Amino acid sequence: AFLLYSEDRSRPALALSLQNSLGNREARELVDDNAIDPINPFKNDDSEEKEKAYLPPPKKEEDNRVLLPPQSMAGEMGKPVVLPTNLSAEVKKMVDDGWLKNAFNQYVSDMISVHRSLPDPRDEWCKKPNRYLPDLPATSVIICFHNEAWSILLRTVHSVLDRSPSRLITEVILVDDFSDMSHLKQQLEDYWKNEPKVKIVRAKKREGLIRARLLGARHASGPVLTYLDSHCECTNGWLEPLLDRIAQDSTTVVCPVIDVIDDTTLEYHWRDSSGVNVGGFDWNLQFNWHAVPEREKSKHQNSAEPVWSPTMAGGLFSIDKNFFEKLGTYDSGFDIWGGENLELSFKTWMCGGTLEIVPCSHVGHIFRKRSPYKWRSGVNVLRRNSVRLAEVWLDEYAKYYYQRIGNDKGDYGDVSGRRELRNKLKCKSFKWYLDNIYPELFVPGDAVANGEVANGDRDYCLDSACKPEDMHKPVGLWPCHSQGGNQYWMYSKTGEIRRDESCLDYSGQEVILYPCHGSKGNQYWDYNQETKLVRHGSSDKCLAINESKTKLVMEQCNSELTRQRWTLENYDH
Ligand code: UD2
Ligand code: MN
Repeated sequence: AFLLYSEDRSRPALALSLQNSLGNREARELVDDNAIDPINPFKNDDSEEKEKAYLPPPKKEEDNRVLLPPQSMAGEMGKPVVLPTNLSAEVKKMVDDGWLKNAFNQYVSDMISVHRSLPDPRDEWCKKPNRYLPDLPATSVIICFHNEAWSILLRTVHSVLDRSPSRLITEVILVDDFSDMSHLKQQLEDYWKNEPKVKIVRAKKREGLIRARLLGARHASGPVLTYLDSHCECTNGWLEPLLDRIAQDSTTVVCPVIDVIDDTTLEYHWRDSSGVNVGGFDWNLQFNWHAVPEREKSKHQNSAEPVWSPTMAGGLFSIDKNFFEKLGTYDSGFDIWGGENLELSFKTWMCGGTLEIVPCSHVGHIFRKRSPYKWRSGVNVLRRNSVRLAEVWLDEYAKYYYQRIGNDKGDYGDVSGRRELRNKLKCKSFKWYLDNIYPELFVPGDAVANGEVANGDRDYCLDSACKPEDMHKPVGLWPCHSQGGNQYWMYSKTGEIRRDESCLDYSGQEVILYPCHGSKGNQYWDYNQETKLVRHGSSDKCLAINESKTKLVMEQCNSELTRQRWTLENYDH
């Protein structure tokens, strides 16, 4: 990372950002026009809105700064933009406001051209002449947004228009999911009024991203639909390799490699094809990433070839429009956010399609640490979506998800129409999917016990969220609550106490969580149902809790001690 601006230069950068937001052509005109004050390009513009949103503090006497020339613009080639630490109070406030509204560094995004250049992350294999079919189908690109930042939304759209052959883009449909930010109203229409490919569709009420995507699809006239989030950047040659797979087989659903655009510096991070991941999920029905499994790698000569993926992340993919319709699009009963990616993934595989990650296609995305927008109050939206998903697609495996949510399904509405769809399409079983498409997934049914791991008289239970940040840290204890969640564990046939990919591990210090390695050793626990002792393999000590019931300890085994006795729920040996 390098420092682009010293403090006193950040003001012209702001002015520049305004011009960037206007697009390169207009920006150059502004730069060339001496009549326009580079510090205050809106001096002659009476819009108060813009004044408030963008204007830096008034110019001081001694101020003789100049605009940076276009070739040194911030963030070009995907480079990071690092703000100085000694920002003035005014600028700091703007930076903070940007974070608050968007959950990423909007101020920095505003400094960067909406046409910025990016590195070309493609393997040579991708660029070989005649790599792709000559007559590719065109696509409608659908971008849904709810209260997206101005510069980031424009950069998403420009990256599509700038880096795709025009004949392959039928249109770019912007679906406004009932935003209330003022820049997304008339200002957005004005901005695109001379670009016939860009269409703006507005939802009449807040629909959530799933129904917003369906609204976009109804307005689409291209034979292929391509969905993107509203904070993405497409790289060179991103589109052809996706469309090529669909042209070869219209039941193939394809995803680009999703590169990370840093939420703080907007740096574009990418890895070559050897670092490609595929999608999976856990029994909490959360999506996760995995290295390409060996069984898949061995099918390919070059790591840039498309790979099968059990699931998709959800936001970025292309699909043949007719195939999407045949699959019954999305369950429109899904609200706001979540679960739709697994629904489409399961359905694609179980109902005759193929889901692939295409390493020749790279699109960047800003991953945010929190959701900046409002969800619905009073409803657990994600759980409701996931229960609908489980009810329709998971067959006898649905129970493993329900165990994780304390068997509290809540009101999930009517799913009979979706079940009918599955029958009509004669889709394969979820067991078939797990056996053939995702054999790596640990199935709780293969465990000898599942549920809580309770100490003594069932007052304290093992308790951890098993998030990545919990790895290598001590396993927690908490009063037993019978609601699954952080107290749901599995005791595997091979002696692991685990949840998803996290295992209880002891190497002489504390009992910690560690990624499961499958080779016993420090992750081997031997449970004796009679004595109720949990004996650790390599140390021959027993799992216990300390006197004050605050943490796990390992002790010389002694079944007389209540604190060493454990009950594993649903133990069945
Ligand atoms: C990921 C996906 C996202 C979606 C989600 C699960 C990627 C990179 N992103 O979460 O596309 O599949 O998982 O549902 O794979 N939006 C609306 N209306 C709403 C809420 C969101 O239009 O009510 C828009 C939002 O502006 C954004 C898109 O939907 O463009 C996805 O939302 P997100 O970026 O908050 O989701 P993300 O990336 O965390
Ligand atoms: Mn997103």
